[in-house]
Amino acid sequence: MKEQVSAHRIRAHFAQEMSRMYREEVPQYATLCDLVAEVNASVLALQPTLSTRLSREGQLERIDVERHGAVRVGTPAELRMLGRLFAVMGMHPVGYYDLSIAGIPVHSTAFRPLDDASLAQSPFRVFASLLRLELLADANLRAQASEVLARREIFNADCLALIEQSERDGGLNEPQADDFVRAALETFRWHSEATVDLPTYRRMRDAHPLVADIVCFKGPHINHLTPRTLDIDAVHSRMEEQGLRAKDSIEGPPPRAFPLLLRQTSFLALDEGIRFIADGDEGVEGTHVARFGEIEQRGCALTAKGRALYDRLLAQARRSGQPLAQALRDTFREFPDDAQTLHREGLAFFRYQPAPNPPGRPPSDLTATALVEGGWLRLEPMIYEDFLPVSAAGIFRSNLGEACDQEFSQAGSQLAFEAALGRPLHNELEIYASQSQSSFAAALHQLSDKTAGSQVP
Ligand code: OOG
Ligand code: NI
Repeated sequence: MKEQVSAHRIRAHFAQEMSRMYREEVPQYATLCDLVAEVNASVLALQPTLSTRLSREGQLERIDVERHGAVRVGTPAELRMLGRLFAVMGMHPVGYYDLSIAGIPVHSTAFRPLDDASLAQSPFRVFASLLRLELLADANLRAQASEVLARREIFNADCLALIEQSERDGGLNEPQADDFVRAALETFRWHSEATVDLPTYRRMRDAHPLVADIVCFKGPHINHLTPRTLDIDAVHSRMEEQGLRAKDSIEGPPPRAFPLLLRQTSFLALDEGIRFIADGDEGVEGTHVARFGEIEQRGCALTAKGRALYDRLLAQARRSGQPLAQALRDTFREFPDDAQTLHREGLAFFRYQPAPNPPGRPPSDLTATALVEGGWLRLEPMIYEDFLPVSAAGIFRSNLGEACDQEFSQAGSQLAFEAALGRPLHNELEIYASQSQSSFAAALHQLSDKTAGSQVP
């Protein structure tokens, strides 16, 4: 048997092929990528220290590769197989996002690598949403949608066989991995023919634009990809000049000295020609709005306490009635904007390093805060690798092509999502907490090696 390739290599290859396919399918996305590369290059030219740090961390050569994409599926069986497909690439479900709070009839997770080493090898993740037909009021429409969904198979036979092979053998060898990437990619390809007639499409779209997008096509086309930018404000403001229609505002926290969580923005989804089923062979022409391009810039992960403060200040800004960017700047004055304060107040997650010149051996009973403030340990922000439901809702909403706000009476249900997926979701806060703790233990260990024999001050 040939040697197996790592899941991270398969993921990197898949992300690269997905990017190539999407640039070809959506030329505006290729334009966005060029703009991102140009802005990244000029930021690096202006900030040599940033450039040196990224290069030291091995991030420079992967600066322009996509950080995430998104897909939407229609049934528990589709979600479950999607989970098995992503597992082949070392991507596991992290976090539960209830979008019904924003009038969007889906709930979601992010399939992503779990640890830093894997993220460093290939940072690609996929935001995956499952349709919640049960939220729709019209029973006939629900029945019709389930029937249409039950008729489709979104994974091809090669893809299914290779998922099973990987599960059986605990991985794939190189030719199998290449076949897998090729076969898996087909699931996410765009189809310009709908599987339903135009009246059915309209009925679905009137129920909710997302229902039409999920139900009326052969498969869950990738609906956007998202590279990382080093200056999201610059890319956002230059989109129009490149002929891209930018969404109104950047989602997430305002610009800060110490960046938090995730900021993201997109160009608006395109109106694309679709052929609908009709009597006679030809079908009829119509259009569908679904696909767009997005960019993101990430900052420090917040603890539950920090996140509660973030949610409160965001809600306050949105309620204020002022233009959002200004309102956010105002309300976020309350959020500490430096590493030491965020650490001391337990608002953010950090990684620890022994300080280059610690003042002797630390007393054994010091807290993390005392060790940082006494000059023994250095803080490094732990980057937020997940998503934000309010931001995701903003991205969904500006890309659905029309007003779609609805009120749903049922709350989110992580249990129902997990039952559909067939496995539990990882909790993102637990991941950050455990990574922070192990980095603290490792830093203490290195510190005691470094200061062995020196005097307690
Ligand atoms: C997903 C929107 C959410 C993000 O970056 O928050 C998302 C979708 O439109 O399917 O990708
Ligand atoms: Ni996105």
